[in-house]
Amino acid sequence: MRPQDYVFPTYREHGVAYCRGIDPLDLLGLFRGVDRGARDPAEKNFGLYTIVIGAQVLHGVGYAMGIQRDGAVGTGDPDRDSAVIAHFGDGASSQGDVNEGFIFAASYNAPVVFFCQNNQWAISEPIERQSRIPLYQRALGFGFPGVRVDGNDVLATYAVTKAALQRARDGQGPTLVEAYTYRMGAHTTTDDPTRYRLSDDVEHWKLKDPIKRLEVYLRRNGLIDRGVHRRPRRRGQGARPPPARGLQGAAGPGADERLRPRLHRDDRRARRPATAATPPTSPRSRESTHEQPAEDHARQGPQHGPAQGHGGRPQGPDHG
Ligand SMILES: Cc1ncc(C[n+]2csc(CCOP(=O)(O)OP(=O)(O)O)c2C)c(N)n1
Ligand SMILES: [Mg+2]
Repeated sequence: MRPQDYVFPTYREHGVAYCRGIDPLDLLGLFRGVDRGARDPAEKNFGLYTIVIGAQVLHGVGYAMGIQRDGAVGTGDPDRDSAVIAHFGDGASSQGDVNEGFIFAASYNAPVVFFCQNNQWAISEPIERQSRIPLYQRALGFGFPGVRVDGNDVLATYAVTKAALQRARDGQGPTLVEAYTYRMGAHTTTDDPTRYRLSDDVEHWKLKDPIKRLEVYLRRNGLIDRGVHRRPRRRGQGARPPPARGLQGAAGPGADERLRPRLHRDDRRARRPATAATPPTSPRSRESTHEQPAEDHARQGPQHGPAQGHGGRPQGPDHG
């Protein structure tokens, strides 16, 4: 990406944030509930993490239409031509906001890349229930190209995204990139994926670990050796304390007073040795987990939707 490009992330773009020079503490503050996103998005052209599924796609398309009107597209000047990238998940692709964004972008040939991280799950909802066709094929119906890339292949994902961004900067309009991957962990600390998916699938995807694959590629091609791989990590560890430590006890200026007692209680718990920690068992104890804000599908109502998905997977009891 170029400095003048603009990112509209959902809540999983930590790698993109890192590449844009965002301080990890700025991101963790939001997850910890000690600030509500007080960072200035214009400093690094990186929008605020958006928990409202798909909303940032509309913001991204609006911004893209704006820079188009500013004449910052298709001039041939690499320092002026700009593009927008809007990130979202497979589940978000079912949202009205995302589909409205697609239509506006197509109608106005907006300089935007739609980057869908298809990790095959929207909490407990499998992709098979969200779409009858591969997601990238939906782009055709809106009138712009769609491409599926192996999302666990770092270099392929980079190449495809780079080309789509250049296409946008050149004034050739939107592209949908579907990065096909898998959500290895639980959706949140309140989620238990063993209730709705097979451990076999998880084991299968473990073998496709993107970091391991890149490491093997670099080593096979003589681009790194074991020592080179470890050195930056050691340097990084010495540079400053791990980010989470800096947040313990922090109550940012914007923090809601009602949250503070809970945060401090949680901090005391976090400082206890790991062996003393007990997993949350009741809805009350769940309240004190803060890994991801605003999400608690465990509180949701009865099952809805077709009883049997066509993908042959076990169906979960709750659907976010
Ligand atoms: C508008 C809206 N509806 C519902 C939710 C609850 N919710 C949070 S995450 C999520 C699933 C999102 O799935 P996906 O888009 O695939 O993203 P992933 O977490 O898998 O990356 C849902 C339904 C929400 N945050 N916003
Ligand atoms: Mg998903």
